[in-house]
Amino acid sequence: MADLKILSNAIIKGDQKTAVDVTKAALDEGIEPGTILSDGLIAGMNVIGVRFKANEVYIPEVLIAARAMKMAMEILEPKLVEAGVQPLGKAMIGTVQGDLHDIGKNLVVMMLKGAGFDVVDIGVDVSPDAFIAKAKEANVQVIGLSALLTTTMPSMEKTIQAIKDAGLSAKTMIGGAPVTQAYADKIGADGYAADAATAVDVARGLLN
Ligand code: B1M
Repeated sequence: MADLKILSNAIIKGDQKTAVDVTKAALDEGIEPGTILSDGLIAGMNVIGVRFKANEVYIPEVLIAARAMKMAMEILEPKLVEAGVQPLGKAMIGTVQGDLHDIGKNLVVMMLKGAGFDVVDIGVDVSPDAFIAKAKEANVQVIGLSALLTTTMPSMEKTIQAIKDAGLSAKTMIGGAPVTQAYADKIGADGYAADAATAVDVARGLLN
């Protein structure tokens, strides 16, 4: 019988083959896709998130785990859709205007997906208008902004203000190396996360 503990361990280790094999076997045995997702894939990514926060694993391990999760998700996703499993919430993330750094943003996207969010990644150098247009189009609950340059932090402030002026109900969260909780408070962002694992906790909190 397919063991979801083996699946979560495969995600933690970044073992793509085992992750894919156990996902297929579990589906063949009739285990609910939602159970495979929560008790196998998300359970594994949650462990990676906790270890990443505690500096017990580093960026390469997170990327490898996320890749194994992505491979397994390619098999699971159509079955989840068929089964009507709802995502935890819908989030959108972009790097603000003038800023081309995306490695941290991509990690946040992976961790959010790993936690069960439906995530729209709108890329880098995103203008306030584009943030708003895409948020409306995708009808998201959380809008994430990333910045790595002190010179692009003001783009965050402009974007947050534009989101408010547009009357969007989505909550905002910001992050990136130069950004702080104090800056988030100053510009009126609803949340701040120092790293990708914390971003999951913050996004979950913003849904409530
Ligand atoms: Co750039 N760069 N860079 N760079 N670059 C920095 C950021 C810098 C600190 C290097 C330095 O001088 N020591 C410096 C910024 C100084 C400052 O403003 N304080 C700098 C500079 C100056 C520049 C250029 C201006 C250089 C030049 O051309 N003169 C230029 C700017 C280009 C532009 O954006 N317009 C530039 C260009 C580049 C590259 C293109 C070469 C490349 C980017 C490649 C890419 O992203 N695809 C690059 C890189 C790689 C870096 C460093 C080396 C690494 C950044 C990184 O990816 N870190 C960086 C120096 C450093 O940090 N050591 C540097 C790893 C990543 C996982 O961490 O992005 O912090 P980070 O993400 C974390 C958290 O911050 C958080 O979670 C992530 C995971 O835990 N997080 C969020 C991030 N976004 C979040 C969003 C959230 C929540 C959490 O919610 C929405």
